[in-house]
Amino acid sequence: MPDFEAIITNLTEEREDLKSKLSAFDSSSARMPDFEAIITNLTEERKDLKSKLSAFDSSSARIRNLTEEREDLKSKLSTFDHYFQQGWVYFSHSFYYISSNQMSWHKSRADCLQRGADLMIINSKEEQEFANQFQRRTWIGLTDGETEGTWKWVDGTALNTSYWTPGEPNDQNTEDCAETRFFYQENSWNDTPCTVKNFWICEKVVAL
Ligand SMILES: [Ca+2]
Ligand SMILES: [Ca+2]
Ligand SMILES: [Ca+2]
Repeated sequence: MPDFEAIITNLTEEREDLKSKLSAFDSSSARMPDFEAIITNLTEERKDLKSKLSAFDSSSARIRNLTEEREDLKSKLSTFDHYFQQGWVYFSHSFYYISSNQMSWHKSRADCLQRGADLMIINSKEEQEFANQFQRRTWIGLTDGETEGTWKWVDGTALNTSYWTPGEPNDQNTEDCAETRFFYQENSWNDTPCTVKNFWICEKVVAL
């Protein structure tokens, strides 16, 4: 026989439980949620998140910029290191290589090209003084080999400011290549046969 007493007691308890749950639900749903407050909270939260996000954006942009700058500096540093290791000197946005032996103008130029540079192009009074200070007869990247009397730099540009020694260029003996012959004076240039063996100066312009 089922224990009806117990069943009834259980059902009664369950009913009371359900009733109390229902009344709790009723009373809570009777309280209108404060939508204003919820919206205000959400708006504030969103504003906060947005400001955090924009702070993050700007700091990540800064980090990106700094990282790029660092990479750029690192590559410049390694360029400097590379040239210094190979005996180049730096002066006013260019690296220079001064040869320790002597060759013809064309062989000298080939050596510079092979080093990723070219014979020196003199663009300023300072650079002219820089070339003279080595106190050697050196080839510079200047020739009138293409058209006699029309002097051109190795990069194809025309000769504007020149530092010829008075009386030069004289093409005395088919002289189509320029050297710093009279280096103890500012106007040191002379034209001389390209087959003469001279020291030479290579120049590599660097963008810094
Ligand atoms: Ca130059
Ligand atoms: Ca000439
Ligand atoms: Ca001459």
